[in-house]
Amino acid sequence: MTPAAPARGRFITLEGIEGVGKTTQLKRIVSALEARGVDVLVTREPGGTPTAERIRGLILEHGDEPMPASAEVLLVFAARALHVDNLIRPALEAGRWVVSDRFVDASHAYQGGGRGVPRAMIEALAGLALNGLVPDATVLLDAPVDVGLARADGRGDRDRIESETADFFERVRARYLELARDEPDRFVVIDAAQSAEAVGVAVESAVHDLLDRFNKTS
Ligand code: Z5A
Repeated sequence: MTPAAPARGRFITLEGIEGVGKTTQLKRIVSALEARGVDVLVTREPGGTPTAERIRGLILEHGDEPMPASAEVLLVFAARALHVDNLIRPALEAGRWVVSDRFVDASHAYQGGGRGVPRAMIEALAGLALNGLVPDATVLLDAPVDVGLARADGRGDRDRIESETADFFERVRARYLELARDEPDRFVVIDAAQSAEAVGVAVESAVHDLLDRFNKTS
């Protein structure tokens, strides 16, 4: 008898404007999952595969010529197509859970909200690159722009997107909150202006709720 295929893994994404603490809280999500016996693959966007990481470099470097929004959104989705086909989908099919620091909502927020790329164009690119893949849950760390930028300021050199204005990040944040309002079943919004420890407690509690929900539905 052929052994049954493993149950598909779950796909969790982490989003928010710069400096809200995604990198800090990612570790908390992973340890909460591993403590419950889940096999986790951690990845990030733009990037996650060797070629997608090279595209990440092109997206974030200051470069020596202007980067039109059209080129930026195409690069982001080229990296995502590689990431989905070569890393995320195979891992999910093998039964692993995948946790990604940013995914397609970042394109709606940064290229859509921030740069003004029309939503229909982002959705068309998503249709091509994702081929139906939607995160099972998205944790949105939300904090006022001045809080995120002040935290990120401590880090020195700012890449091309980090060098954007506060107004740009206000538009990004507003679009993230709009996405969360549109899909309340997928998004968990956490107040990231609290201390790192308080955010971590809220993140862990969200992970436990997700595990309970998925165990009921898998
Ligand atoms: N991008 C895009 O435009 N379109 C897309 O589709 C995708 C991405 C996928 C790279 O993302 C850029 O790509 C990003 C969007 C764009 N550009 N921007 N902005 P990234 O995720 O790699 O880089 P990032 O957004 O710049 O992440 P970040 O700045 O590293 O932020 P973070 O991970 O959210 O923060 P952190 O490193 O965890 O924390 C920052 C500092 O604050 C650090 O010193 C912490 O110790 C401290 N911290 C964290 N939490 C707290 C709390 N709660 N209180 C006090 N201090 C804290």
